[in-house]
Amino acid sequence: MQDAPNIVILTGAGISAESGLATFRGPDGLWEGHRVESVCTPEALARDPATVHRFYDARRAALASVAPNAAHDALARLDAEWPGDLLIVTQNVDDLHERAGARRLLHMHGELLSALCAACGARQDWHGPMGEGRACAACGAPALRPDIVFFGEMPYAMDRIERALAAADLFVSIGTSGAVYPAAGFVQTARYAGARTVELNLEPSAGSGFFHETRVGPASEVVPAWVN
Ligand code: BJW
Repeated sequence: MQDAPNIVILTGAGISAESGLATFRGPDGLWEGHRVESVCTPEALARDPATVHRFYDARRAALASVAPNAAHDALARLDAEWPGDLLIVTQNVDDLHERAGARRLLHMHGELLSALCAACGARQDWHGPMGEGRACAACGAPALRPDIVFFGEMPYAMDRIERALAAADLFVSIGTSGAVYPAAGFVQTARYAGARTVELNLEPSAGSGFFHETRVGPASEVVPAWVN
């Protein structure tokens, strides 16, 4: 099928909520107990690395007790079977999409199971606690930090994402509040490029008006229903 529509799928914390991972905003949001600015900026990492490492060490450890849900499974199935171009762009730093089997996947905000060298920029797999002062396998500098895109830092793979959005026939946003840019602007980019835009979320998001269609409900129900 040469003319299968090109699909770009953006996912956010809501797709992992039913797996037991807290979302960021809202009543049970992850940041209820932590001020965003206190853990999620380069300045905070420089000022108080112990707190930032503790926060991400706990989040990394929590991955061991969660599993992909029906929404991750449905997207992995679509990825495996869709004959056209497809790209899943996740804002999530968990590994539930890949554990479900998704392959055409980008982590634009980094990954909990990766470490970034602040000295040379090398990235390496990381599974245990990171703590402070760990040495980089590539350059030896004691400068490893969580491979997480903090506020004010450039998200990963923006060129590739922009190209996919420009060529998209269908853009689908799943489980994201639309509060954080540049991801919050993807719907407009895709729509201006001519894509049909669909939102699947527990509630209409901040950018709901930009979508042609919004389907409201838990991801474990609305995503499999949309894929089928
Ligand atoms: C369900 C559900 C269920 C619940 N089923 N749904 C002023 C204006 C515009 C921009 C800026 C500005 N000032 C600063 C900026 C830029 C800034 C920004 O956007 N700030 C805003 C707060 C205003 N952005 C940046 O700094 C970014 N970098 C950047 O802009 O670089 C410059 C640049 C220029 C040009 C081009 C490109 C770049 C970097 C942003 C980094 C974000 N990092 C974080 C932390 C990651 C690490 C970690 O996990 O700790 O990423 S912030 C946090 O928010 C995390 C998430 O990926 C991100 C988005 O959150 P998400 O996924 O949407 O979660 P929630 O909780 O907000 O929403 C969950 C949704 O699910 C809700 O709608 C629920 O209803 C729903 N839901 N259960 C389905 N069962």
